[in-house]
Amino acid sequence: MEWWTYLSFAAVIYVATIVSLRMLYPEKHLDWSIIDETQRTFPESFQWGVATASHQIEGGNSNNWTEFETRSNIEESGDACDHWNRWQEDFQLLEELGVATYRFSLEWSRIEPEKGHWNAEALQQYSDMIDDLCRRGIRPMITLHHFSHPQWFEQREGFLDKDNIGLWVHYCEKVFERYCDRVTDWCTVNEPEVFSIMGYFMKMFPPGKRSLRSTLTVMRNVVQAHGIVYHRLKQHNPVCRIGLAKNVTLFDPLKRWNLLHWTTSAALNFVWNGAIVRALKKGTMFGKKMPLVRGSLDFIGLNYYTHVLTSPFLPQTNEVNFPKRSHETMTDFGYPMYAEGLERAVKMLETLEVPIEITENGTADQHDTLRPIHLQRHVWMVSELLQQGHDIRSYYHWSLMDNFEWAEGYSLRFGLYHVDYQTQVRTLRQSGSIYRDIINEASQD
Ligand code: GCO
Repeated sequence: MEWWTYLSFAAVIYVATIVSLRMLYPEKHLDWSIIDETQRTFPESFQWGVATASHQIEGGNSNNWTEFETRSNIEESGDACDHWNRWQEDFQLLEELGVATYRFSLEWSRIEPEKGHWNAEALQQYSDMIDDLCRRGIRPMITLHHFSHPQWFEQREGFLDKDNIGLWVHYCEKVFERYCDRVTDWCTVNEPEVFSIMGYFMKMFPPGKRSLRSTLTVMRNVVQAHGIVYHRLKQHNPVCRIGLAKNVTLFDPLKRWNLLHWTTSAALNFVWNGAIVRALKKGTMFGKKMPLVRGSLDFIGLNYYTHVLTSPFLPQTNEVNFPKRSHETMTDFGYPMYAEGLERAVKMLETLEVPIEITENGTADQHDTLRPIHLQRHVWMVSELLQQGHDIRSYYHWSLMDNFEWAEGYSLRFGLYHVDYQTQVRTLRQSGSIYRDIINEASQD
């Protein structure tokens, strides 16, 4: 055969592959100008909530993050929202919004500041907080690990060393025994993929390393730790509902006719999403068997924010503007608003065959110009998905109030309430009152 025959064959195969990929994996975009986002319905049992995390709001912490903040070039968390002292006032805000449920995390470094030393006061304060939520008729959902842990744990290499898993499991059992009489819903870990990739590959979270090997090891160990904790806690109290919060970021090829872009998005999708979903389904991860992980869920938490358009030339940091489609709107974080993607995220997680709790969704938007529509579109998507029969039980907005956005510090504002960090005054944003109305209207349906 002539060289041009080979070339024609190759061209035909290339085109056929791209056409099939485009058909198999469409990137759905809706014409929002013809959609009325206020047309939505929710079952009576649907739970509305907001989410926070200890290190982002409490202030005055001393943990792996505070150590990282002083050694790297990021803003220090400092007093944050001073929530540790103002929690009652903040719980009043929850009531004002009318939420039925509140997701927050316990700060391990407060509860066990030194290995084996338990801080009775901190344990008591969290207990009082739980009582207060229950008194207000708000269901608490506790996250056991939301990116922060004690410095003594980090010094032993944290989750990089699988022999340390037991230390975290021990802590989890301790707090679970204390609070499980009042708290039914538990998230073991928040976003194992973000925790490992940001900390061990992107250098943006503690410990600020770059090693693919460590990244995969940490991801596997955290997922393994989740599996162990799931079974231990279920033994103590089988009635509790235990899951983890998975960040689903969708990776779409930037140029949909470029096979290299498809290959990159497939690879990233596997490392970020596929590997964890597979581990929870099959009990194996990166070639290692983890039988305890298989099926270790009563629900799956979905944290959904965006899609990332990929090409082989990926930014090495997330402090840049990611590419976006021309009609898309950029959020302050530098990634686009893409409410349509919630559908694919839900479909991906429902293969786990447990109910879905949307444990986080929201946007960084300093002036509250985008958040109102961002919120309405995502809530409308949830309503659509419920009508299609997807088993979604709740929606938690990220976040109750502006707070410490990790490597981005205080520059990004995610709150339904604006926080003035000088005076600690919280002010309801327009989007906050929209959320309050959504909740109110849904409960009257
Ligand atoms: C995460 C965390 C939250 C963030 C939120 C906004 O996804 O990184 O769960 O702690 O603050 O997602 O970026």
